[in-house]
Amino acid sequence: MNFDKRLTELQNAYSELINRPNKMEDLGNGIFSRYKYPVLTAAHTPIFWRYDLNADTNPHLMTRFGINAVFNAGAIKWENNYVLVARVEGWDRKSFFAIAKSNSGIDNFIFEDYPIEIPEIETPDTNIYDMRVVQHEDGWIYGTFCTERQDPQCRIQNQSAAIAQCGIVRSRDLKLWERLPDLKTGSPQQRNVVLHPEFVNRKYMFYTRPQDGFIETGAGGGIGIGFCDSMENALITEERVIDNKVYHTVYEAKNGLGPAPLKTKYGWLHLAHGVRNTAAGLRYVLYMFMTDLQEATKIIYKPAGYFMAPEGEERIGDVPNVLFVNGWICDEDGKVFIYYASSDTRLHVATSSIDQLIDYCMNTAPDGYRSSMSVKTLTSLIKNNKCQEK
Ligand code: M1P
Repeated sequence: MNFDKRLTELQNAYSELINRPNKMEDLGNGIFSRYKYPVLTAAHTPIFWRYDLNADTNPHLMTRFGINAVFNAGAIKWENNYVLVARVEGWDRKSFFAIAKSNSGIDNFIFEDYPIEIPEIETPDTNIYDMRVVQHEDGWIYGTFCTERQDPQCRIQNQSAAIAQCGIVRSRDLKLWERLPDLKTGSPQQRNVVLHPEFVNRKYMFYTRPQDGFIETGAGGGIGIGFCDSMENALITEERVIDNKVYHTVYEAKNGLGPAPLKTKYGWLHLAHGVRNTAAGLRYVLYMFMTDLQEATKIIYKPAGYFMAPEGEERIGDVPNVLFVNGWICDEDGKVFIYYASSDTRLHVATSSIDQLIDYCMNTAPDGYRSSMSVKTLTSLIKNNKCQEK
């Protein structure tokens, strides 16, 4: 095919994709509303990232830098834009971060021309991913992300053995990012580390996910908390798990906090992922809980089961049956944009409101941990509804 013709076709397809209006689902579950189209996919990355656009050096107009997936994005409202710090993964399996902005929050996300340059530290990261973006009350915007390096102990026997830890960057403008030393904790592995947006007793508070192995939690696991005095040398000497793995729940195998919590008058709203094992492999779903305003480490409400689970196309992708979230945005009017990824492949949006999410957390029965308790909850709901019929 002629170079110019192919280029025009690529440009038309890209333009159609990024200008396509999104549509809210019709009925939904009353808790949140999904949108029909993913907000970011590999095809949303600019054409000039993927192709050498010079006909002399790329006469077939072939892909020169393949993008495999765009998913797990941090999110922040900045200068009236909905800003996503997306995990972009190349054909080479390496992930990096890139900013995409929209003024609706539900569609027309456009990537900035260049990916974010995260400075390396003494021991370079092999792979970086899943940034949580937090506007902290100290005035900085922090990004906490997973930095993965090969496990030096297993270099010979096992090329998959890795160590995950928490990298930290900060910025004033989302353009220039300063790298700080990695978070230090007593845990051999850390992923899903989130910074609480406010000081707690004049300290920085982190949500952690201590783990023994790269994939398996071992004796570790659960959502932990830890405090530190400074972000320039973040050191947690004591980690305490506040939300454990529990037998026969959706977070039986492991869990991890999603984005930083949202403050409401009734408590902090949290969105997290829970993992269980099945015959078909791990299944990742999202769940919610609320913590106390005065005692930020105390869980006060936790609805049973999942808040959101993979549906339809969401089940399909590089790592099937996975929903993962690390970004949400709350508007001043209480509208909440939840940016969730499916099967480590693409990013979606669902909308809700602070009122709906509070109602969901406060008025959905907690897990009774046994079938008979679930039947009791259901029976009481049915009886109440039957009474109203009379
Ligand atoms: O593949 C599913 C997810 O697996 C990891 O999450 P967790 O640490 O809880 O197992 C992360 O690597 C995440 O990026 C990925 O989406």
